[in-house]
Amino acid sequence: MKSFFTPSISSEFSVFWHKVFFPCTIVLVFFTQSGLSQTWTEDWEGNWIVDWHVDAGTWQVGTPTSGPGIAYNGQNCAATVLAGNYSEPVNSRLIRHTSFVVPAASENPRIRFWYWFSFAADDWGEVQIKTSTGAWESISNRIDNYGSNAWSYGSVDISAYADSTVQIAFYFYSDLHNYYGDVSSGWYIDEINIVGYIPTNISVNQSIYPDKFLLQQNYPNPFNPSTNIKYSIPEMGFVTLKVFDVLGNEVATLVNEEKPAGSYVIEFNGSEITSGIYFYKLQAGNFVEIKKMIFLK
Ligand SMILES: [Ca+2]
Ligand SMILES: [Ca+2]
Repeated sequence: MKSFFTPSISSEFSVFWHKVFFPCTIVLVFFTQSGLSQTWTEDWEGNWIVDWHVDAGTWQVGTPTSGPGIAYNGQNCAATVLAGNYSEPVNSRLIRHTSFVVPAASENPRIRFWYWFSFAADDWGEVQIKTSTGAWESISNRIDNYGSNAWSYGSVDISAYADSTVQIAFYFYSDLHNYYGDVSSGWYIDEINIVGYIPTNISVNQSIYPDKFLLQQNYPNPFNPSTNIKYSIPEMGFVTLKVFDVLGNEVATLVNEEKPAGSYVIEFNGSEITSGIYFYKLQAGNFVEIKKMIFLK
């Protein structure tokens, strides 16, 4: 199976996406057991055409028949070509046109991906990023120096764009054929993940009682429409967890009952309130703590 990205397909899908989904950008966020949060992932095995296009040149998705000869994982990867030589010259950008919100800087957000490459002289690739109003900017080192000879792991820090809505792209440049040799089999990409590591103790084991009262920062934050609030109590007691607006008006009571010692996660849904800053307050015994959160519609 071999599929081609072309600019004409891309604009169709781009228009489709904007008409149907904007301004309600959907960002899928879930947690893995280790506390890793993942905003999205692409392994090229599914319906990738919904999310990707090319602004020039040609990228393909399928099973490599040259280069590495096999995708990093599964059947498919994306590549400047899947068989034979890439063309020179070319400036080609493989773009994920579906934008996403970069996780908070405290989560150490990264683009992680696997890549294999074999380039001719003076040809290179890099990862790029773009905000809705900005231009494409390089955020990785240039991948050059001819070849990897194996699938390699890439991890690019995107914390400078924390909480911003961005797109990413894989940019490939080749100059004209030159003295040192012909073109080669190109750049292959697989298993892209946008991830963050939450540096708090997210993985809660209910069988181990916490040793202190704790109210954690909600996640995600800012949020729309719902967010999770985690808290711990080291002993049984009456617990209240309430949400207030900036004027001190109570807008929700999330917990108001006796609770055994343990760690808890409460979901707060803001679909009934307006955008703005809110506070949530945990009261348990003599322990009181208040934290701020931001609801952005
Ligand atoms: Ca794959
Ligand atoms: Ca070249």
